[in-house]
Amino acid sequence: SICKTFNSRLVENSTSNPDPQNHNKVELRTKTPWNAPILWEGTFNRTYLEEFYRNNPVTIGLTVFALGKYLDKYLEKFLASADKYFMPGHKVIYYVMVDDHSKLPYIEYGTSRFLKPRVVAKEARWQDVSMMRMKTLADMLQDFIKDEVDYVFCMDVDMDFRAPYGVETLGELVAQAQAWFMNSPNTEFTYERRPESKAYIEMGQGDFYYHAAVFGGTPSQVLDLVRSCYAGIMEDKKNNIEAVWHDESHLNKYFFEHKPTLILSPEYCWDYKIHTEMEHVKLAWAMKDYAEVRDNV
Ligand code: 2GW
Ligand code: MN
Repeated sequence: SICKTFNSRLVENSTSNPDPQNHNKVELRTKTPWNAPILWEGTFNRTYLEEFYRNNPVTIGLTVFALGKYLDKYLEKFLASADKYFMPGHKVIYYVMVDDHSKLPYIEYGTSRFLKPRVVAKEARWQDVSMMRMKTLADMLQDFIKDEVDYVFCMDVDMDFRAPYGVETLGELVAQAQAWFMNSPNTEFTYERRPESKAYIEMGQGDFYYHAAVFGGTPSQVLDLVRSCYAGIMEDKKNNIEAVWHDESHLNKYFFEHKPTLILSPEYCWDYKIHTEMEHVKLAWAMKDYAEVRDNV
């Protein structure tokens, strides 16, 4: 049973019930209106997928930024847990952006795991730290990541892996459903609502509230995404407006206009503050003391 309380509204909204007699089974939305799968445990066959990718090997990139206090606080756990649970058994390249090379954690990586660290300057405002990731990612994808990997994931650092996060998540354009909004009507999504911003989405429109902590896909798709978000961010700066949730607002606009081919359910990015009964959690938000890490505002 996948967290009954949490999914109560999904049951109401569901369009197809494969087994209406079975009331013990919580029904989950497993397809978007444009027929993209919504990935939950039980909706894929890991054995079959592993066999497929054994015969068709892939390299997967994982980008992460850890600047300032986020480097001291989160990077080691993120990388150590990724080494254990992110795409186990497959070739992975970690693209790690730090502002202080001497603080890179010592981690003994597994076989077929490669670290490509890069020093980047830290923006003065935290909103810019977050937003300028789009610019750095666009440059790096264009310059070399696109030639080195078949798929790439871009993630926040303030999270850690808890269970295998595997090849079932690979797709052309992959988006993460933000855990807190999974059961909310789109009128409650915290999209940018001012028409002056490039991130604007009209009230009543929109499919999911997507979480900028995780997005991915093929390098060319992700390159389109980060370029477009960066262009929106810069256009907004020119017009003296900043979207309510920064890069995340622009990401939501992009996915509104370019529908993802695969949606990750909140099992793939869970906040235990919602509740602790959630099963099959593969990646979880770190406990965060905002006052402590955001003193540089
Ligand atoms: C961020 C906020 C306040 C103070 C510092 C920072 C900060 C962020 C930093 O000092 N160093 C740093 O490396 N970062 C990177 O930016 C790091 O990778 C972090 O995970 C990411 C996003 O910041 P974060 O995790 O504090 O933002 P959240 O968890 O509140 O997340 C969502 O909203 C953000 C925009 O406001 C982003 O869209 C993010 O992707 C979302 O998950
Ligand atoms: Mn975060």
